[in-house]
Amino acid sequence: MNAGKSAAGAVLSKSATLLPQSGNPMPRLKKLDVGAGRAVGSINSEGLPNNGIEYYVSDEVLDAVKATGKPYIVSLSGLSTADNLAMLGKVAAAAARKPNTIAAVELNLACPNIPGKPTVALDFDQMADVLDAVAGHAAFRASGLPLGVKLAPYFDGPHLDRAAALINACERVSFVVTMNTIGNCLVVDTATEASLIAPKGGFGGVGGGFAKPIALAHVAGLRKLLDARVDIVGVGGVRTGEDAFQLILCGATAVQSATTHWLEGPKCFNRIDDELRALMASRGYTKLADFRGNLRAYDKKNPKHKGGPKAAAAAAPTPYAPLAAAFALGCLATLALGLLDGLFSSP
Ligand code: RRO
Repeated sequence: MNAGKSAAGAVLSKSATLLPQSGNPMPRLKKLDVGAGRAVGSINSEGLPNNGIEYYVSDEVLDAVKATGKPYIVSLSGLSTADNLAMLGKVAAAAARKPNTIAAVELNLACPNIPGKPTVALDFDQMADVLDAVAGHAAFRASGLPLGVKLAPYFDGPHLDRAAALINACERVSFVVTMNTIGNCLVVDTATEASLIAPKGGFGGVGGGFAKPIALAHVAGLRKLLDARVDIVGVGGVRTGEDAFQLILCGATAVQSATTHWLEGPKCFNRIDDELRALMASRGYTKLADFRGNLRAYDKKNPKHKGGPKAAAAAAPTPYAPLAAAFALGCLATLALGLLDGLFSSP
């Protein structure tokens, strides 16, 4: 719950399954360094270790998060559609039992690390079925809680088109989180001549700096493809305020950081927040809306390519909404930073 005391703007649970599970064998999470700390990343095959949905919507957790004053997002990653529906029922019941404690649900359709389970967000027929089933969940609909979907990385334009079309067709979805780790990666340790992590023959999801160019492309690409009603939470390589700035420039409403939180702890949110504010001030921006989604095409005549800061925005300054961050309860998980500007207003 330490993130609750940081500059994090929200608290995000570890993706929950219906029942508690301990995850894959250790070691299952390692730091990756390339070149003097310029690209810091991670590989993991945690296999969804978590305390089970009952814990994440228990009075104890709901009260504890409420005491932080931050919005609470419950992340779900059921091992089947039936499990996801059962968990949505439990979230809806908790929201009814304790109003104003759960701000939103993130449905994680992209965990790459469950042995024998394909990544739902990479199987578009399965993803369509899951979204249909979730949209038809009466109790969850009645809860009015915003629903987000965490997507996988896509490496072919038509795949991104297809994912966006499925999201646009599902009116219940009000935000997407892009993207999960790059699945099916292998890191080899020369000294031991073995894989760096144990599960799944060493295959796992890579995140951190290695993921950033891919995440930027996903945010920029999806911002063009998704209906305006769908917000985008950018995730992948957010280590500095500049990383957050770039994702927001590509169209993110909020950003998440997982590897950096794992390496630095919740104080990273204060540092990233400070760095982002300083960068914004240096460029004359007073609020995120001043630059969100304003990524320019490369143009050699653009004076910005010579490094000139933009003049202060002509608009009257408005208070800069504090960046939000989210924290995983129980286990290492995806963390969110920067849940902004009504992301969790009613769908
Ligand atoms: O627990 C994991 O192995 C895990 C999850 Br749920 C996820 O969404 N992404 C990831 O890289 N690992």
